[in-house]
This record gives sequence, structure tokens and C-alpha cells, in this order.
Amino acid sequence: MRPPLTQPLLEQLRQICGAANVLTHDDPATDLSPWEQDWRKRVRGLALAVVRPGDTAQVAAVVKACAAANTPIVPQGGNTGLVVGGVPNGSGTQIVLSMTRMNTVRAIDPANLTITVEAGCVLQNLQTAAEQAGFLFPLSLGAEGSCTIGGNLGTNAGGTQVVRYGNTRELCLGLEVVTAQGEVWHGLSGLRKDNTGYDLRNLMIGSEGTLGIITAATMKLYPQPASQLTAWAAVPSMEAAVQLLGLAHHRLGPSLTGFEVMGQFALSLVDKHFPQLRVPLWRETPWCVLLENSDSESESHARGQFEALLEAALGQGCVTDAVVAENLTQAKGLWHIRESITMAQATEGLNIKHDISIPVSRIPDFVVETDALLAQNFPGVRLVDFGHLGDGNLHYNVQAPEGADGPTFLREFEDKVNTLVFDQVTKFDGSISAEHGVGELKVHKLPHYKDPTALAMMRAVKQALDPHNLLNPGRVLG
Ligand code: FAD
Ligand code: 2HG
Ligand code: ZN
Repeated sequence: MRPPLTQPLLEQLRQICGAANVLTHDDPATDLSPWEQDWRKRVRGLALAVVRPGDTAQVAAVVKACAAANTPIVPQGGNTGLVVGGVPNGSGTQIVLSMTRMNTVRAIDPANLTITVEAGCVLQNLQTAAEQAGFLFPLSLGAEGSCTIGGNLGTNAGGTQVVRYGNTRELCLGLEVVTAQGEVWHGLSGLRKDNTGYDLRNLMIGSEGTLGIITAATMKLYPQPASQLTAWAAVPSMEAAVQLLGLAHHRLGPSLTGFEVMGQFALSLVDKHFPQLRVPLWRETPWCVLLENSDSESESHARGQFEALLEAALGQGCVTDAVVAENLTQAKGLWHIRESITMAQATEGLNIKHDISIPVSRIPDFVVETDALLAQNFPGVRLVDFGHLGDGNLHYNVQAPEGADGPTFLREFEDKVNTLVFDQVTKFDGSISAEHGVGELKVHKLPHYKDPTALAMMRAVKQALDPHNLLNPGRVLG
């Protein structure tokens, strides 16, 4: 039974969004688990209701009604987040504000090189809309078939093209946001220059739904490359991978659009769980690298450049073997292998994820030293290392020892493993989250690893914008 006070709120929400768009547990036929459970199945929350607004005015009215009833709101997009940031807690008192009905492309401005979309637009649909208009929207990640641009902005998602185009923040020119008071900030300018005070757009991006609800965004478009080539290279060490990155920057310049590293154990999991993907070269080398060359001239120019780069790398010994995709299908196949590591790891069992960043130059020493410390302190753990080496961002993931039960391993060792890895990250001048965010999973770690003055400023901002802690409470700042 619901507490009697929540009934008037639910009635109000039905009036605002329509009864069909307010889902509750009162209807036994409705399964709320897609909104209550996070992607990794770390947490199963309990929502008071899942509310699905259809436009910005409805979002504003929902926020006003919730504020008046002192009911917290958890904004949610595609629910692909990896840090338990977009699902409700277990109290049954929070509403999930699902943005997926707000999914239209509002405008494309070819001369200004911008596209304006609603927050619930699925990333892949945004990429397609850009492509159909003759442009490239470069944000790309494994979850692109279901994550939304609102969630990408909420987490300041990175992905596989950051080395050339930057992360989501760098791709955004304007936002429309509903504040914690239910007011609408109309900030959808497509301006590349605007120095009229504090940068509220960049404050909202990466705030994980704790400062405002993003309802629409104006994003940058780019010309489509004339040719895109992908290569897969075996490298003898992480040091060699960093050497290859330097060479690729030097030889390809801005044409280098992807540089991903993958450790042997990570690839062995893809081979084990998805053998049909035919992972190349992984058996004979500790690391593989996936490189992408996007050329504005022609395919033959791109191929010539790529072959010269790989020849030089073979000559210097930082590459021991390599394959260049012959066509788009092969290139997509190589990318698919890379994007399948997350799923292969999940299939293997529950694991401890890290999305750390470290200055590229220090990554080889970090890996050697931290691998040894983990092996010494947690005998048998298996390291699933891969990630966006071009951005200094590693997914330095830790899988339970062979045969061990994942949930039991996590209960016993997750905090200790995190402490060891985050201490190492701090020693190497890195960040404990490069792209997935803080969410709930790292909230208790942030005070220890974030600069205290920065934390105090963050708390002051939260207090100023959301004084009643209505928006996604318990996330980022706890
Ligand atoms: P959700 O999971 O629904 O929400 C994420 C956060 O954003 C929550 O805190 C939520 O409250 C907030 N939020 C959602 N919508 C809004 C809104 N409209 N306004 C304000 N706040 C909002 N991340 C990367 O950075 N790089 C990767 O390469 C990458 N690869 C992935 C691969 C897989 C297979 C998976 C499952 C996830 C991956 N992720 C990656 C993690 C994830 O952060 C991204 O998928 C994506 O940015 C989340 O978008 P979403 O719509 O699913 O957001
Ligand atoms: C990726 O780069 C994502 O594929 C997910 O950020 C990383 O599964 C992970 O740990
Ligand atoms: Zn990533």
C-alpha cells in the first residue's frame, strides 16, 4: 500500500503526462524492472512511479509537482550507465523521470554545423540523422543503440572517437534544462563563442542528473571523412603501444580518430564467449591496438599513410604484426570485437570496473606496478585491461579468480581492490573516473580522492541550484 500522501501526487502526474505515462507497481501487469535495475545488475531499486513526459513543459510541470510534494526525481535515459546513477534507490519514494519519449530531432543547421535534438534521442538515431543530412556526429560507444544524448551529456560520455573530437562536453554548444524549481533555462544557442558570465552549460554536462534535467541539446556536426580505415596491430608491451600512439599522432595528425588498446585476457574472453567474431592476433601477443584513420582526401591517400605508419612501427619494433581492414564490413567487424569486451566480461561474471585516466606517458609504469600489487594482494584475480589509450583512459577491470563466485568476490574484495587501484591512480596523477562518472558506486570514494576545495565548491553549487536535494539525491556528492 502506498502512503496516502503520495496518491494526490500520482494523480497530478497522470494529469500532466497522461495516465499511460505514469507507471506504478499498483498495476501487477506492469514490470518496472527495466527502469529499476541498472545495466550491470548491481542494484535493483524500487520506484514510486516511472513518469514519461512527452515535452519540456511536461518535464517542468512534473518537477514542480514533485518539488511541492518533496519527492525526489531520478532522471533516466537509456539506462546503460555503469555506475548506478540512473535508477531509483530501494525506498519506493523516488520517481524515475524517463526521457525516452522526448526523442525528436528539432532542427539541423547545415551552415552553422549544428543539430538540435531532444534529450531522449537514442545516440544511434542522432548519428543517422546527421549522416542523412550529409554530416558526421562523431560520438560513438558500445551502448549507442540504446543510450540517449541526455544520458551522454549527463555523464559527459567519452567513447572511441575522443582522441580526435573530444568527449560529449566538447561536442555540445547549447542546452535546454529544467531546473530543480521547475523553471526552463532556454540555452539552446548554437554559438561557438559566448563570454557572458559563468559557463552553466559545462556545469550541467557531467552532473549526472544532480543539478538539472536536460531536455534538449544543440550538438556540433562535422564533415564526413572521405575514407575511414581501420587497422589491428599486435604490440609487445604497453610501452610499445604508447610508442605507437606517438608515431600515429605524428604521421596521421588529426586523421587519427581512434586508438584503442586491448589486453590479451580481455580478448580471450571475447574469443571464449563470442568465438564467431574471430579475434585476430590475440594468442601471440600481450596487447593489441585498434587504430582508425579518417582521411579527408581519398581512400588511396589514407591507405598509403596507414601502410607507411605500420611499416615504420614494424621497423621500430613497437608493432610485431598487423592487419588492415580491406573494406567497411571488415572494419566494422574489428570494431565489433572491441565493443564486445564489456558483454564478454559480463558473461564471464560480475566484475569490478574502473574507468581511470592517467597521463599517457605514465600508463606503462602504472600498469606494470599495479598489476603486480593486485596479484600480490588478491592472488588469482584476472585483469581485464582495455580502453581508450589515445585519451589516457583505461578500463582497468578486475575479474574474480577462475571458478570463484563473482558476487561473493565483490562483497568481500571490491572496496579493497578499489582502494588499491585508486591509490595507485592518485600516485600517478590520474582521475578515478574518466568517463562513466561517480553515480552511487564511487560516491563514498570521492571525498577521499577529490581535492577538498573542489569538493566544497561542488557542494556549494549543488546547494545553490537544488537546495532541497530533489534531483538524483545520493549520487555524485552523497
Ligand atoms: P542513463 O544510464 O539513463 O543515465 C546516466 C546518468 O545520466 C544518470 O546519472 C542519469 O540520472 C543521468 N541522466 C540521464 N538522462 C538525463 C537527462 N536528460 N538530464 C540529466 N541527467 C540525465 N560510457 C562512456 O563514456 N564511454 C564508453 O565507451 C561507454 N561504453 C559503454 C558500453 C556499454 C556496452 C555500456 C552498457 C555502457 C557504456 N558506457 C560508456 C556507459 C554509459 O555512461 C553510456 O552508455 C551513456 O552515456 C549513458 O546514457 P544513458 O542514456 O543510458 O543514461
Ligand atoms: C567501453 O569503453 C566502455 O567499452 C565500457 O566504457 C567499459 O566495460 C567497461 O568497463
Ligand atoms: Zn570506455
